[in-house]
Amino acid sequence: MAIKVFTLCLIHTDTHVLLGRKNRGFGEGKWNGLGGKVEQGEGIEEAARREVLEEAGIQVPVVERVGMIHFEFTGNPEIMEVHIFRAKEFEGDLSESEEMEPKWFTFDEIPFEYMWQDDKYWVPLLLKGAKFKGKFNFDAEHNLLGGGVEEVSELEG
Ligand code: 6OG
Repeated sequence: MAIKVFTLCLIHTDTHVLLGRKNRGFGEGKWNGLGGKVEQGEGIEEAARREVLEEAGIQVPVVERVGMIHFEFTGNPEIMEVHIFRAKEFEGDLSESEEMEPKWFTFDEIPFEYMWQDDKYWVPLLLKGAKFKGKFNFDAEHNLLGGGVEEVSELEG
């Protein structure tokens, strides 16, 4: 099966996490971290930084890769491999882009009901500082069918 590689970055402080509401495209209307496709010839970390800058207008000097999740959708032969990053610092002024409306949420206000259904399984792991790996299956209408994540001590690769 072909694999398509994506990044997803969650910027957070000790109390708040930055999410963006996707205005168009895949996952439209959902709150999510910032990210997108890794371009040809681009490093994964480099792609994570570029997407944060493009979507929210801020620089993240330090990103840490903390998770890797494979997503499969019924009827789609491509596996989406999403590399998940955390960043605790950023530089610049937050700005809304055509694609994303960014907003800070306190940890207990994270709008899981308006996010991808897998997020409630791994966002808490990220916020507590853990690393994780997982796999989820969705149907063609983007409903979660199954899967899960597990904590790992190190992410290989
Ligand atoms: P663009 O199409 O904007 O990249 N993504 C997912 N994120 C979560 N939390 N759950 C999923 O469950 C996801 N599937 C994809 C990866 C899409 C962005 O959406 C993320 C990218 O950051 C299915 O280029």
